[in-house]
Formats: sequence, C-alpha cells, structure tokens
Amino acid sequence: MSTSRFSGPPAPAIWLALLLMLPAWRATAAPGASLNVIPRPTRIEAHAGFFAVGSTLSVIAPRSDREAAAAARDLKELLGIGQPALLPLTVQTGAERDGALVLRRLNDAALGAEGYRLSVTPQRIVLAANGPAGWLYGGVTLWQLVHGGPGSVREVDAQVIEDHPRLAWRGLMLDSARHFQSPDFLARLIDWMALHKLNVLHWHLTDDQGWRIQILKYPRLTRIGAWRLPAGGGDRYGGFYTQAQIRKLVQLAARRNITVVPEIDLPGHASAAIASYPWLGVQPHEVPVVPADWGVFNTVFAPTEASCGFLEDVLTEVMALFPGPYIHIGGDEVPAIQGAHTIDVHARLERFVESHGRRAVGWDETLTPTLARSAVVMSWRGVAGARAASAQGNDTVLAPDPQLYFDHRSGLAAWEPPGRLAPLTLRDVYEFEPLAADLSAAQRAHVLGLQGNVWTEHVRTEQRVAAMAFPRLAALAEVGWSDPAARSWTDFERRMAVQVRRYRQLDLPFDESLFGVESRVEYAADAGSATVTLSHQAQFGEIRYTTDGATPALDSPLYHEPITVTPGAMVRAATFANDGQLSTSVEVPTYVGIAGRRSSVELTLCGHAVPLALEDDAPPRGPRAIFAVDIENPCWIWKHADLQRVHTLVAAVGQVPFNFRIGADRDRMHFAQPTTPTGELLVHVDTCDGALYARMPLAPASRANGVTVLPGYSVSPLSGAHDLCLQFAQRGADPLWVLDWMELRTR
Ligand code: TNX
Repeated sequence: MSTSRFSGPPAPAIWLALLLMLPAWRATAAPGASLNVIPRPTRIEAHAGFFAVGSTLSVIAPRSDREAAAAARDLKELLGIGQPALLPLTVQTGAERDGALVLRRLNDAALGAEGYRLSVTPQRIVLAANGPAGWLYGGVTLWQLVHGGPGSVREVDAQVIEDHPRLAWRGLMLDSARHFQSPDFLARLIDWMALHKLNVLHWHLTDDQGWRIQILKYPRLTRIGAWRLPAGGGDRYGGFYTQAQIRKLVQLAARRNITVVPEIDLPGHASAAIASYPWLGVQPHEVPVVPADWGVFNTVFAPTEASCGFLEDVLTEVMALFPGPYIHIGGDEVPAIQGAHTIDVHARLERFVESHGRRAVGWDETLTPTLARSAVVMSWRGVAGARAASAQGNDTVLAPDPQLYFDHRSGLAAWEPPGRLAPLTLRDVYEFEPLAADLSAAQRAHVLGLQGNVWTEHVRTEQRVAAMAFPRLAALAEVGWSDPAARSWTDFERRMAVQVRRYRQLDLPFDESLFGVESRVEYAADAGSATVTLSHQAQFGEIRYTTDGATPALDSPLYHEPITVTPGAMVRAATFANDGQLSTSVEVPTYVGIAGRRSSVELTLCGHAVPLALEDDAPPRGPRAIFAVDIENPCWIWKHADLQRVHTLVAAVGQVPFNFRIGADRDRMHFAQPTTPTGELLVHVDTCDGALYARMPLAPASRANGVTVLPGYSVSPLSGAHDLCLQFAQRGADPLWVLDWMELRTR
C-alpha cells in the first residue's frame, strides 16, 4: 500500500511487478540527473562532486521564520509520499549547517513568488526563495533529482538550479459534476499537481447532471440536485462535497500553492439546480428530475429577481469557502431561447462577484464590449476568445478545444480509456503555444496562462480522471513554466521515461499512450498466417516481444518489423529502455480460421459529427466494451477487405442508451428500415449504397445489456478487395446499436 496520507486504490499488480523489475537502489546518481526535471528549469549550472542524501534528510528552516517552518513541514508531507517514501525529511529549525537541506529566505524580485535557487554542494543543499511557493517548487525539483534514475538515488550532483515560471496560471479544470470524484481523490490530485508545479485547480462543481457543492441555505441542491438515475438504468448515481470537506481541500491546496477556482455554471448548464428548485428555471416544467443526458439543455436560470437572488446567496457561500481571487461563473453554451430578456443574469452576477472584491471568470461567450476590465475570459472555442479578450484589455486563460481538451483520448490503442475519439496526444499538448507570435506585447501581458480541461461525461472513474490528466499535464506544465526557446519534444520524451517511473512510485494511474504498445493484426486471405504490427508513440525506447507465452523482458527479441505468427499464437510486448521496462506489457491474441478482424476503433467512421470512444453502460460491474462511434451516424467502413475466401461473417454488437442532447441534429439522424422487429446489422459492399452483402438479425442481442456475438452469417466469397459499409437498420436512435468488432471467417 501507498504510504501517502490518502488511501488510494491499491497499485495494480502489474505496477508492483514492474517496480520489482527495476534494478535495485543505485549507489550513485545518473550523471546529469538534473536534466530529468519536468518542467525544465530555467538555468542549470553543473559543478563537481555530489551531496550524499542519506536515508533521511534534515530540512532546516531559519529560527523564528514561521512561514519557512511551515514550508518545511509541507515539503516533508508532500515529498514523503510514494512507495517507498520517496524523500523522507525531518524538519528542524535553527542555524544553517552542513549535511542538511537549508531553507533560506531571499528578497530577489527576479525570482518572483514562485521562483527558487537550489544550490547543491558536497557539504549542503541550500534552497533559497522569496517565500513558501519558491521553497515548495525548489523542493519538488530536489525530489525529482532524487528520482532521476531507474531507482532512487541518494547522491545528488553538485549544481545550481535557478528557476521561475513563464506563466502565472498553470491549471487543470476538473468536471466533478458529470461524474463525481471523492475528496480523497481530490487530495491526491492536488499533490500530483504540485509535483508538476501547477497552481490552479478550476473546479467545475455544477452542471445539468449534478450539483456538487453543499449550500446551507438551499439544502435541496444536494438532496435532489446531486443525484441522478443513470441513462439506461442502474443504481442512483451522485455525491457532493460538504462545506467541511471543501474547506479541508482548499487548505491543502493552499499549502501546495494551488488556488482553487470554483465554478458555478450560469445561466445555462443549470438543470440540476432547476430540478431542485423548479422556480429557478425559465421553463420549470422541462426539468422534473436531474437529467442523465449529455449536451446542451434549453432549461436555464430564469432572468428574474428570484433566481438572481438565489445565485447571489449561492455565491456568497461560495466566496466564503474559496478565498482565492477568482470566482468562475460559467456562461457557456446558453441556448438562444433566453433571448433579449430584461435581466442579463450573467452580467448581473459578474457585477456581484466584482463588488465583493473578487474577479469573475467566464467562458468566452461572456466576452462583450461592456465586460468589466477585471473579468477574466476563458477561451475554450479555440483560441479566438483569448485573442479578442486580450485585444480588448481583459485578462484571459487558454483552455481551447481541442488543443487542451483532456476529455479526448490520448491515442488510438485498444487499451486507452473512453473519451472523445479524435486523439489529443502528449505531443499535441507539448507543442501547443499559448502566446501566438503575432500577439502584441500588450496582448501577451493579458494572457494569464493555460489549463487542461478534464470534462467527465465519458470519464466515469477516478483512475480514468488521472489517466486523462497525466501525463498530459506534465506537457502542459512545461509549456506553462519553461522557456519556450528551450522546448524540445525529443528531450521531453527522454525525461518522460524517468517521469513514468515516478508515477509508478506514486501509484499515479497515468495514461500509457507514450510508451505503451499499440498493435494491429492482419490475416492472410487463406487464414494461414497472421501478421502483427507493433508501435508506440514515442521515438524513445524499444519494443521487445515474445510469442511463446513468456512475459517480455530486456532480453526478449527486439521488434523491428511486423511479426508473422501461426494463427492462435499470443504475442506479448512492452517498451524498454537500456535500464528497464517503460510500459506495461500488452497481450495481442491472434485467432484461427480468420481472414480479417477489426474492432470498431480499427474501422473508419462514415461521419465525424460526434466521434466518441463510448463506453457500454453494462455490465454494472466488471470491464465494459468501448465502441468507436459517431453517435449521429453509427456507420463504419472496413477498407479493402479481402473477401475471396470468406464464407462467414461474425459480428459483436452492443446497444447503448441514446442520452445525448444534440438539438436539431437529432431530427437529421436517419436509419435504414429494419425488416425484423429488433432490427439488423447491414453490410453493404463497396459503398454504403452498394449491394447488400449481409443482413444480420439482431434478435439474439435484443435482450442483452452487454456485448453479444451474433451467430455466424453465411456469405459467398467475392473476388478482389472491397470496402464494407457496416450500419444498423433500426427503428429509432434509442437505444443505439453499436458495433464492437467484426470477423471475416474462412469457414
Ligand atoms: C462543451 S467547454 C462544454 C462542456 C462539455 C464539453 C465537452 C464548455 C465551456 N462547455 O459542457 O463538457 O464541451 O463535451
């Protein structure tokens, strides 16, 4: 178990196995361990010799500097987490001395509030800063130096690191409304953020599908508004944060130099509040219960004195809980139905926030010529909002879709969690530049920084929240902190090989898209052999594999070209560097009697209106299938299928509730007419209007909640390669039939 203060999920056995494989405790630091720091420090100067850390390290805070003593205790707490304790510290106060980590107070404007100077000599380590944030970040750098190699090191090279951030707002937005995360998870997330020198947690606490913050004056918000019945059935889902829990998290965050920016979304995305108090709504009858649908609702807060008063009461309690300078009041995706009303609810609440000495933050829809100068515009519909806001003289934060939308998958591999389908890779995030070259100096000064947004419609579990956030937040941290002139993807990849080891030591369930192995299997037309192609996103590290059932190891064959195996063989593969394993090993099965097999994610979608990697809503427990589907047009193309020896089609299908509010698009959806009561899977040749090749009845799957493998369907072989178009003939969109995989069999 983790020694962290928080009882997280137990480390999956696979990680433990990986840790055991790492070469034991190394006696000396890898040379240049400082080059493994993420985000990359501003300046590093190497010196001769090293400092020996010992099994615990004393931190000395100057006597009578209470802030420094508190900072030392916070460092002890933060850097002690991990398995085993990663940098055990003991805290003392008194005069500076050798053999210890010395906190020193500076008054150095160039370093700013968050900068630090870390000097390592063979005698002692001096961590100098203007105050707590700098000590924290210098400590985080030191922690990384001690975890710079394949094992922990106890000797730190002599050097001077001088470091300060490029941008002031380096954040993560977490949507706790669509899915709820426990306070324990939030505490762990705050620690993980601090270890990346991130300093803003934008907490999306209210939305259509859930109200998550206890408001003492309006108890129905959490008695009613925090709970919903999942689409497609199942137990009541929900949860909320009590004010006591929130205070504790806000305090923890403050000790980690993280400002929590609460968001009360208004006037749209308000169904949960309106279900709790129907008089708040513009069309009260429309939201009798908290909805389980995703998308945009027409129910918004009514432009009345009563609902403005309610929102002022809510924000009064919110401001008492969150002492930071920023209060986010939403403003996104308000349907036009509110029209030209007498009260502009958003503008009214913005003035309310400002009149209480706070700065209102709003999504970019809130940018109007009359927007208060102190209001902050969060650019999400691309970067245009940031451009316009900064030109108008408003501060702005970049959180653009899709560049920083962490609800997209990180890659296409079958083991990626569900999410929006089009991948947003680690490299995409790393290469995002928040300060476009043509922005004027005045505009640049208005760009506070950037954040990644983890929307959670498709992110059901805490583990998946972590995987959507990390390691993409490591890339975002570097973009927000480090000198852009020194940004190098190749060097970042190399440092990520070290970072993923730190993640394993922290029990951080990160996404493996960078080093994890993706696979593709092609079968010979006569089903006599299978060819397995392996790849990973990184240019760093090498793939090794086995075909005999053994677990891949450093001495397994090196992958350099597609492997041909006898059908039925299992290929196992993982990524390695010289000094150890970088990725979990994956299993790639091959099957007998098959001329081709594709999962939905390996097929081409016919349309790209709302492409999702959508998780099945069943079974209630245990693994669920993930379908690649455009929910507005569930249709897949299998390009160039070789059908010359194919006698049977086998398909696995599922059905999902159609819980999407897509407005008028819903009326444009159309389906082929079924000829049986429960519909059929249609296979057309060459194009979707081409000859019908198969009409596979869905009756055997009609009562199943999970995935059903339909009985084999006999077809006649066709010569040459053909595209196959796969679609469902069904009466309506709900439930929506979806394809999991299809096989072309030779018998
Ligand atoms: C749009 S981004 C939204 C959210 C969704 C997100 C992802 C923004 C301000 N509004 O309500 O979660 O797309 O689907």
